Amino acid sequence: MVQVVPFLFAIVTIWCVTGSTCQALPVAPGQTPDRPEGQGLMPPITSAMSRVAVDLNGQWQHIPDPFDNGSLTHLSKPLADGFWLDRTRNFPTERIEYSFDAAQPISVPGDWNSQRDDLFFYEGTLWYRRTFTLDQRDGMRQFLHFGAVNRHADVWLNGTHLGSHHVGFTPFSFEITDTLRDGENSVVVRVDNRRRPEDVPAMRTDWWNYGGITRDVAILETPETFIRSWEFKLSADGTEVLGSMTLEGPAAAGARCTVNIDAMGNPRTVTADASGHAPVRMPWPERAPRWSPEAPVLQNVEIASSTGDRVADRIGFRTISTRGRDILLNGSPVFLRGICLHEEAPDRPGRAWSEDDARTLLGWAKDLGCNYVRLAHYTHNEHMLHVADELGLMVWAEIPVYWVLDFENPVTQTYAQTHLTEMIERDRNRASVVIWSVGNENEGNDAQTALRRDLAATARRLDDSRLISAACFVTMTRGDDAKLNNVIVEDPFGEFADVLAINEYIGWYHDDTDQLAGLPLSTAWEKPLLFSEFGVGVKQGLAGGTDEIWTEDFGVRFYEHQLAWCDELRKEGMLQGLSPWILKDFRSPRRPLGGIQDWYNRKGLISETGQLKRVFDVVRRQYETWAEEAPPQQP
Ligand code: GCB
Repeated sequence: MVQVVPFLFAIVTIWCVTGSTCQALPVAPGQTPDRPEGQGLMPPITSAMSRVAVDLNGQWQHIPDPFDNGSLTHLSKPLADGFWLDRTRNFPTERIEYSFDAAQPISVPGDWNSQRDDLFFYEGTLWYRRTFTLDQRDGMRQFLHFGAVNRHADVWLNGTHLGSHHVGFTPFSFEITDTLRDGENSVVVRVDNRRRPEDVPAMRTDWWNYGGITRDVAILETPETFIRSWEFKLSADGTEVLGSMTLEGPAAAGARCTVNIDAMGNPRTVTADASGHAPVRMPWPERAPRWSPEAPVLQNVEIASSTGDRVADRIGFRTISTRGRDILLNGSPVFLRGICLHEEAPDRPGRAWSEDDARTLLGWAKDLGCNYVRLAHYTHNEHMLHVADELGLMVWAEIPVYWVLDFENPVTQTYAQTHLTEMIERDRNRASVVIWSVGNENEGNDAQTALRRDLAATARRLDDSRLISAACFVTMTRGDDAKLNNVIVEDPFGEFADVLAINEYIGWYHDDTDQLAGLPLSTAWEKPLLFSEFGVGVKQGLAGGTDEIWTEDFGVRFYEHQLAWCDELRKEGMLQGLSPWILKDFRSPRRPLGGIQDWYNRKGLISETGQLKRVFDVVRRQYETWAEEAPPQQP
């Protein structure tokens, strides 16, 4: 049985035959707005990597294909026997002009740009192939799972097209129970990381467009009727655990699920309704420890179904809410001492993907004195969230509704909704996640505001237990002397946000930080405010005057002035947290300046090789001071 819904599969097939290439698929009629073709109609498998039967991480054969020879004839007609068939020569005159067996290996997970010098700037198509064997057990189902592929993926097993996925940073899987064969199986993945105007993100980003299978790949195994997803959280008033499980399979309706949570004493058994959905409510013992950065307590949660499935998770229970301008964690005001991060490896070039990477990156954030991180500008790998849960770091989780998109295009809207949905479905059991962000620096015109409004509504529908925000531009006014005299937070998205957030670059992209002292700031709404970004380009080790950009001295002066302003606003109750830009220097196609940038955005507090810049210590000292003070209370 193939999980791909038949009529969607038909659409793909027809499109692939009649279309010019197997590229960006239009949104199929009848498709749910938040589920792309190839995903079936079910949510992603929760904690997928706890069900691994065959680990497919490791070496895959790969063929770069800039001219799409694997999909198209020389006359640009669709091939009937493309590279997905993974053919080999059977007789001496058979002419097959590719061979995965003869191709070079490449590491998965891993982007291709950092693994081969000649693919550093490559944006195009690249084919992956991996073979494996699996002894199928009676009564078990198998799924081929990808943690993420950037950007557009088409997947075949033994020559059968399983489906496509068009969001570069979220997981997807296909059922392969009936496509597997005895002996050797061949998985082929066509990855295309070309930027398209309808994509999310679209044509321009200030980060590297790393292509490839960038996260874990595995064959998952489940019983015939299994617990596909689950969700547990504390009710808004903190008195109950609200849970739900969704079972999938022939015996889902009427199946029983027994839930056991450390802190709760007796297990609770509930019965699934006709659609396999089993909600549960359990009183939360008053004295049970809640999750917080100071005490990141996680509870063992175990679920056993009468259909023979058994899953376990470690979940923190806490509440997050707002009151006036305050952010309340477990009912008390909290000030967010944060830092932004891209998902780049701490000790080598390229994307981060492993638990070790997460421990190093988030360990640096802890060394800085953070209780909060902003995972910019897309959904990071799942290890980051698990490690954040464990270390006690609150998280701002984000989708790449970044700068300019084709906001009125239904395909763009679907991609944005899909990314948000898949992120929330994957991460809603992580106590660390306190904010879902639906945008970054989108100008406040009608189409942009409408998409962010719709995304905020989706986030609330899927998860009413977290706060919604977006990093926004800010309005600045000047006096007759041309100096800044007011900073106004008024992006229309503020109406739909729980928490206002602004990126400001006073002292780097314009003006001087000496104007910050005493600079008034006002907001159009009485809501909490975060500085989601400010930052300064510093080349680690570069000395010079405090007036010379790129030097460590300039960076120190910038941060001293910015943090002093934050402190003023904090004392006035106008600022509830910050996440300077950014923890570590990161690759960017917008940063060519030779000798200084060399294709790195230099706003990290740490260099790309892991060396601390002097600014790291300036932030660390301020965070130490704030950590010792109680957050100012609202009058
Ligand atoms: C921003 C963007 C971020 C950039 C940063 C910069 O406002 O949100 O993605 O990298 O500025 O360094 O210019």
